[in-house]
Amino acid sequence: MSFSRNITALAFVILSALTLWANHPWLSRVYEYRPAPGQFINTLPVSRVGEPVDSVLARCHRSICGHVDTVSVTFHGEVITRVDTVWAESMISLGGYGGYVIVGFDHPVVNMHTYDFEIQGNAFVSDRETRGGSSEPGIVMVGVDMNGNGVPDDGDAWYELAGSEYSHPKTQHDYTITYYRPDENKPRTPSHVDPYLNDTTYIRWTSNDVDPDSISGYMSRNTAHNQPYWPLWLQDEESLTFTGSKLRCNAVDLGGNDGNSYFVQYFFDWGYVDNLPNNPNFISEEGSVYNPGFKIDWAVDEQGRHVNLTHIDFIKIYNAMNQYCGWTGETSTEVAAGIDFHPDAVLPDIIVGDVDGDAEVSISDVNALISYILAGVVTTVADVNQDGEVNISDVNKLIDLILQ
Ligand SMILES: [Ca+2]
Ligand SMILES: [Ca+2]
Ligand SMILES: [Ca+2]
Ligand SMILES: [Ca+2]
Repeated sequence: MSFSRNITALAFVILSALTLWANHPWLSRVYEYRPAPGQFINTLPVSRVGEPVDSVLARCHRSICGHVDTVSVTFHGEVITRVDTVWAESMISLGGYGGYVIVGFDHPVVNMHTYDFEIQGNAFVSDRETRGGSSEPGIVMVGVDMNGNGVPDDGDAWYELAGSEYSHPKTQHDYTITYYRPDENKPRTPSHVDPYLNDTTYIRWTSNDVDPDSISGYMSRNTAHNQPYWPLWLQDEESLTFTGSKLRCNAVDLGGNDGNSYFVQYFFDWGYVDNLPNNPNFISEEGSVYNPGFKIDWAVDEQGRHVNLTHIDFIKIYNAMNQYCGWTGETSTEVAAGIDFHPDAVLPDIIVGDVDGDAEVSISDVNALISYILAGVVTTVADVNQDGEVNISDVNKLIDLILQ
C-alpha cells in the first residue's frame, strides 16, 4: 500500500512539474486594455469610478485568460486543432472603433506557417441569413518584443495581420477617431424614431473618414444599457483618440415583422476577431462558417509589405468598425479567449547577422540582406540591428559584425 502510495505521490510530483514547465496554450497575460466608449463598457468587465487600471486589467484577466480544451477537426480536408471548451470566465468588450486590448501567452508564439493561434469572440449566424448575423470584426496586430523587456512598449515592432478586407478599396488605412468625454448630467436627446435610444447626442466623435458624411457624429445611449459608456478609470481624459485601419460597414437592416429593425452584419471572409463564429458547427449553404484562427504569415508592415516573422510575443486586437445599428447600438468587438495552436513549438536559434541562414556571419549575408532591402521584404533575420525595419542601417550593423 505504501509502495503504491509512493508511486502515486511520485507521479503527482512529476505531473505537477510537467504542468509547471509546459507552456500553456491559453492566454495568460493582459498587458493593456483601452476600450473606446460603448454600451458594454464598465460592465464587460465591470469597473468602478476611481478604480486603478491594474484592477481593471485583473478583471480582464479573469474574463479572457485561463484554461481551454482543444479537439482536432477536419477543415477543408486539413486536420487542425480547435478550441473545444473555454473555461475563461467571460469576455470583454472593446467599445466603439479603435478600442483595444493587448494580450499574450506565457511564451512566444512560434510561426509554424499555418494557423498559429486563435482569438475568440462571440459572433453568431442569423436565423434569417446564414451569410451574416452578429459580426463585429476586430483587426489583429502582432508584436515582437524587440527590446526584450517582456512587455509591449515603444521599443517593439508591430505588424497588422492582413485579413480578407486589407486591400478592399473601402478599407481606410491611417484612420483616426477622437471621442469626447460626455457630461453625464446633460439633458438627454431621445430619438423621435427609435424608442430604445434615450440620448442620440451622448458621446461626440470626430474622424478623418474619407467619406465627408462620416467625419463626425454621436454615439447614442440606449435604454438597454444605461450606465456610463466612458471608461470609468479614464475619467481624467477629456478625449480618447484611436488610429488604425477601418473596415467598411457590414450591417444591413432587413426589417422585422413587427416593424422594428432587424440588423444583419455580413461576415467578412477571414482574418478578424469576432467576425465569424468560434465553432465549426454552424454550416451554411456555402459550407462551414467559422473562424479557423490566425496565421503569423499574414503580417504586413506599414507599407503593406509581407513580413517574415519567426515568432510573436504580443497580440493586439482593436475594433475595426465605426458602425451604428439602431437600437442594437454601436458595433463593438468582443474578445472571449485565446489559444496558441502549437504551444510546445521550439523557436529556431537565430544567429544575429546570419541573413542567409548558413549558420555563419559572412559577406554572403550582405548580398542576402541587400536582396531583401531591394525587394522590400521585412524579415526577422534581415533586421540585423533589431529595430523593426530592414534598411541600410542593417547593412552597416552587419558589416560591423563581419569586421569584428
Ligand atoms: Ca460581438
Ligand atoms: Ca518590449
Ligand atoms: Ca550567413
Ligand atoms: Ca533594422
